[in-house]
Parts: sequence; C-alpha cells; structure tokens
Amino acid sequence: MKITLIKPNIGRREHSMYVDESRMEPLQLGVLAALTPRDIELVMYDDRMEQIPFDEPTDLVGITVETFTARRAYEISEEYRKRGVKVLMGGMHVKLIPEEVKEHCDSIMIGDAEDKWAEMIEDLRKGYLKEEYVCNPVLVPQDGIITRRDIFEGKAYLPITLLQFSRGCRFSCHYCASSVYFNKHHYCRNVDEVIKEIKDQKRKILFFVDDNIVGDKEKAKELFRALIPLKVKWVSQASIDMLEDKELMELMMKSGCLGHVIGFESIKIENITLMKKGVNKTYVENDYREAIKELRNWGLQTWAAFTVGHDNDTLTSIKETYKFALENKFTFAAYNILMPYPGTPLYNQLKEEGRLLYDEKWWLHPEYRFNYASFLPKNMTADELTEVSFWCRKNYNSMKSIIYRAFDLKTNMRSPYRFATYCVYNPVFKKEVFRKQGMEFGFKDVKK
Ligand code: B12
Ligand code: SF4
Repeated sequence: MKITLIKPNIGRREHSMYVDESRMEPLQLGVLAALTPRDIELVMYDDRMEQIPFDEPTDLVGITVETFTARRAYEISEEYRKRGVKVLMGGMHVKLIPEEVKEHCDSIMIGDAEDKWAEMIEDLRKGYLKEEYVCNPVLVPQDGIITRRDIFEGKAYLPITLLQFSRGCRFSCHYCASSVYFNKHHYCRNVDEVIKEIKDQKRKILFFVDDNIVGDKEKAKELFRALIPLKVKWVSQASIDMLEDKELMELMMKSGCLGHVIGFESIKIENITLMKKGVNKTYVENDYREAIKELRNWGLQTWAAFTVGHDNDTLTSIKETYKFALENKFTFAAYNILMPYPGTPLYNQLKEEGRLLYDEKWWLHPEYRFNYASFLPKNMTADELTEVSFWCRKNYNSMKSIIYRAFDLKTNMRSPYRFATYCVYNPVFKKEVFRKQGMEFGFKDVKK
C-alpha cells in the first residue's frame, strides 16, 4: 500500500511558475509520515518547487490545506480523482470551512491528525474511507511521535529545522485562524520528546513554529533549561508579555534564542482594542517604547508583525507604522493586510456588515491576487489598502532600509553570526516581496 503526501503551492505568477524562495520543510507532512505504519510506502511532493507526478500509482493522496493554498489544493485533488485515486484533505482550512473542502475530495480530517490517523489507515486497509474524521483536541501534541525528516531529503529546503514545542494560543484576537482552530487553548509537548527530536536531527538552527512559545511560561522555562546544554540557536513566535518574566527571559537567551516573530499589529490603541488583542494593551499605551528597549537590551532580533486595514487605520496611520518600524530597526517587519479567514470573528463581522469582496470567498475567486485587500476598509478604498501595504513592504525591504537597519550593535551587529543571519535573510525576503505581490491563486481556473 502507498500513500502520497502533498504540500500545495499558493499559485503562479503571471506567465511563469512561482518558486517559493523561503520554502521550509512542511512539518505537518513529517508528522503524518511519522504516524504512518512503516509497512506502508510513503512519498511526499512539494508543489512549491517540484512537479507532481500525477500518473505515479498510489492508493491515497493526503493534501494539507491552508486558506491561501485551497484553490491549488482543489486543482491537485481534481487531477488525482480524474485518475481514480482517493484524496484526503486536512489542515487549517479544513477545520475552518469543512463544508467547502468536502466538495473537492473524498474524505476530510478535521483537526490534529494524531487522534484519527490510525483509524483512517485501518479503514484504508479495508478498502474504504469515511467521508469525515473529526479529531478530538490532542492534549499532548505528538505524544510519542518524532517527526520523520527523511521525506524532506534532497528537496533543497532552507537549512533550518522546523519543530514544535506547543500548539495554539490562549488569546482570542478577532482575526486569528489559529485561535479558532485551537478554540483558544494552548497545548505543550513533552519536553523530553522535544529534546530527543532535536538530538535525532543534525542541524543546530531551529524554528519552533509554535503560535506562542511562551503561552505557558513555566513549561517554556522547562524547555529552555533543557535546551541550554544542546547549544542550539533558535527562533520562534512569542507574545510580548514574555518581558514580564525576567527568569523566563534569562533562560530564553541562555538557551540560544535569536529572536521571535512578535505581533505588534498596530501602534494605535483603538485598533488593539478592536482586534481584542488584550495582551498588547499595556505595551501600546506608551508606543511600545519600553518593550522595544527591553527586547534590544536582551539582544533579540525581532520580526515585528503588523496588520493593516483595521477600522481605525488611515493611509497616514499606516505610513506612520512603517516609520515606527524603521526607526526601531526591527530585523524584519511584516505588513500583512488584515485577512478575513473563514470561521473567524472578523470574517463573520465583515460578512454581517456586507463588507466582504470577491463573493465572500477571496481564496477561491479567479480575480483575487496575493496580498490584495479582500474587504472594504473604513477609511480608504480596498485598492488604496493594497497599495499602501505594498508600499510599506517595498520600502522596508529596500536596500537603503536594509543598510540603515543593519547598524544596531545590540541586535543585528551583536555578533558575526547575528550579522550574517541579517545579511542572508533580508535579501531573501526582499525578493519575495516582489515575487509574491499580485500572484494568482492556483495554476489554472477552478470551478467554485
Ligand atoms: C510555520 C508557519 C509558516 C512558515 C511556513 C513553513 C513551511 N513549512 O513552509 C512560514 C513562516 C514561511 C509561513 C508563511 C505563511 N503563513 Co504560516 N504559519 C505557520 C504556522 C505558525 C505553523 C504551521 C505548522 O507547521 N504547524 C505544525 C503542524 C504539525 O501543524 P498543522 O499544520 O496544524 O498540522 C496538523 C493538523 O492541521 C493536521 N493536518 C495538517 N495537514 C494535514 C493533511 C492531512 C491529509 C491530514 C489528514 C491532516 C492534516 O494534522 C497535523 C498534525 O497534527 C501556522 C500557525 C498554525 N498554528 O498552524 C501559520 C499559518 C498556517 N500561516 C498562515 C499564513 C497566513 C501564512 C502566509 C500566507 C503569511 C503571509 N501573508 O505571507 C505565508 C504563506 C504560507 C504559504 N502557504 O506559502 C496562517 C494561515 C491561515 C489560514 N487560514 O490558512 C496560519 C494559520 C497563521 C495564523 N495564525 O493565521 N507560515
Ligand atoms: S496572540 Fe497571535 S496566535 Fe494568539 S490569538 Fe492573537 S494572533 Fe492568534
């Protein structure tokens, strides 16, 4: 018996294929591979940089689906189903909008696969699949499961190992798909297993793809203590309230942390209130000044994440956000347009207010393009929002800005290693800004 796992691309650029420059190993497929009994043959194809051999015989195709890749996932599924191969879909988008996904495959798995993968395999061996596998929340993620990384070999991924210590987040920002997926819960893995997983692979640079690695500060301390002897370097995503716990910060730095993606989201308190990001409230009140000073003093290289297009945003306030990030010389900054993901409170609110564009399903609409606004903002047109967010990204990643931001002895120039990281990754992201902007979803027109 053979299973084929697939990571779909987002889409294509006009007149050419799009190859993701910053492509990383698809961790979820490594977890699914590890859950699969060894007597089953398993292959993985990553649509972001290789052709999918649709004619290669297989008994089941498993596709991981995010909202951005849904259109392409449906195309891939159609190709296999034309050839009589059964397709199973799982991942974030499947949990957010199962009724849509069902239309495009033979079976769906809702939630974390650890709970129902074995049952699905047994069904497959008997020659059938249920239409739906609904997984219970996995209280200890990857319990006894060490990601299989042999499936990533030879595929030219960035030399950084992805893994997780925890899943989910307790906060409930109104636009956040993860908050809906995990129903505002945060689950930690067994520290011993995380350490074993790190020792089992060769790299010294790690990316913990947790939604919030400090979601449980005491458990995070346990992890950081155990990381110290391994002498690894790592990055992750964290909420800004980590700064309240000095012991946590000390252990974090000792364990080799280089920096985090931190959701600053907005420099306007009115927006922070609207998006229900209570964790940022006390920090935004003094323009994040104290927090940024502390982050620099700890020596963290910060990837500041902003969302633009909130109801209190204007073109001027968004440009001020750009200036704010530049002045603070963040190592990286993202200016993501606020995206209404299906199933989120933001999506439901905009739908009620009649503000959703693209027939309320931007991710499937043939005219929607990557990084376009998909709703009517309050204080500007959708096109203006698209343009101003691109303007921020373009300017923040310009050569002049990269050079200006490099000169920070506490962060980007703290050590030759830090400086090298800065110099390698900034040009990669600069290139991605232009390559991805306005990209079409999917490789061809798909029917809704
Ligand atoms: C790591 C990560 C990235 C990495 C990608 C790494 C890589 N491999 O290429 C980077 C930083 C590059 C990235 C980029 C982007 N990301 Co991202 N990313 C994540 C993050 C933090 C973790 C994903 C992960 O690896 N999880 C670990 C695995 C083990 O968990 P999992 O995927 O949930 O899989 C489990 C289940 O879902 C299920 N499952 C998953 N797939 C399948 C398939 C089958 C067949 C079955 C049965 C089950 C199943 O079982 C798995 C095991 O339990 C998530 C947040 C999140 N919590 O998901 C955001 C997230 C997926 N990203 C998101 C976004 C928006 C983006 C960007 C579009 C951002 C941007 N504007 O540029 C880009 C582009 C993404 C793309 N497709 O190209 C959103 C997607 C929202 C949505 N509704 O789809 C998320 C959810 C963040 C959020 N809070 O909103 N991202
Ligand atoms: S803090 Fe981050 S992960 Fe948590 S709910 Fe808000 S946006 Fe989502």
